[in-house]
Amino acid sequence: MARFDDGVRCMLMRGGTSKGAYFLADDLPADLEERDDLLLRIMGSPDPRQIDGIGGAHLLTSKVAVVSASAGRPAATDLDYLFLQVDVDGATVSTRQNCGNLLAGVGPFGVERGLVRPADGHTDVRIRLVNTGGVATARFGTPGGRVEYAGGTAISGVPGTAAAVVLGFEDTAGSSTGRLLPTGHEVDVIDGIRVTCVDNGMPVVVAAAEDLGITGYESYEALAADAGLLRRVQSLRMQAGKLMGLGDVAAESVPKTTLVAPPREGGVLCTRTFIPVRPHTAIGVLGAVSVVTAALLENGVARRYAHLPRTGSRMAVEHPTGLLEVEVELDLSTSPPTAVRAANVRTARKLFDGMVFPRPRADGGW
Ligand code: NQM
Repeated sequence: MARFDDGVRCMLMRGGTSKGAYFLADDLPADLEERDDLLLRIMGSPDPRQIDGIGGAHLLTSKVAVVSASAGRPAATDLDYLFLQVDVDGATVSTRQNCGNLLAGVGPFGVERGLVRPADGHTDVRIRLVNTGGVATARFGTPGGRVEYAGGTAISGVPGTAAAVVLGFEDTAGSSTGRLLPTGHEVDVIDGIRVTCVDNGMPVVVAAAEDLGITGYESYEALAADAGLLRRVQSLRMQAGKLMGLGDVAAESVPKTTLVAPPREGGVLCTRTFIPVRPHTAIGVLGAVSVVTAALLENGVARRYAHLPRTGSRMAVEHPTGLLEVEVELDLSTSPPTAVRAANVRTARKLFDGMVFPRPRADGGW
């Protein structure tokens, strides 16, 4: 077993509204069990406070990006990005989902580590989403060949402004389940509640907030304190997971659940999202793409609450800390509908670069 008493090279970055540890694949053990054990010890899991690691005691700040140069010459993509969700309370590391937020830092990290040659002005990086097989393009400023982090773009949930990272997505449909409508229906009924199960980059169970006895405008804190609601969300997603072909999802990070209500701030929908049971302070990027997709389905649960734009594909999703704007294009003339494209603007920032020292293993080794 490899020793890590001299530390592991790591860059901490904020990607969108999440925060994570970015590694070159070559800096981590090739053996997956050894890699996951190391990452748990680096993040400080399992422990609700992650006090002995660099995790931030929430799933949104206990994330890892593993990046390498894409294989093949010329390769269809520049970088491979594997997203790992490191649990906080449990000792699991999951590869089952994408993260569109951490994705925002992948292109800049690739330039910082010399995997991508930056242009003078801006750089386009094509990134393979290893978890699900999709492709994303990231465009960000690189004046003079250096990544630009400062800028004038604000995103809800992050104080101040930073440089924009423009993300475009291809092949998002059926990311984890193989199908845009994983159950084959626009509506299913679970526990007597009508739900729309959709997977356009992220598997999500969409239900009306009022059907679960809430308004859909509650604060993060109020949702987190509502044990009865969280139990019902877990029951919904457990059964939906089976219908979506994901099997037993009790210990999995997907599917997410999003409860929707009519918008109040000019968006298409108001949302409260659970990842998978803990409330989200905002909403994930691909989560939002999937929820907007659900809203576009004529017979889906979200449609009657949605205020869709008359023209164009830009739509803002309301969430507990503001709005997240996505572009989603579907071809509704096919049956089932086909995902055409999706896009989003994020920001990212390098926080520190150096060596991280894992908690020693229980047997005293590193
Ligand atoms: O949906 C949280 C986040 C995410 C994932 C989650 C994400 C996405 O807010 O693309 O970004 O759903 O676990 O970072």
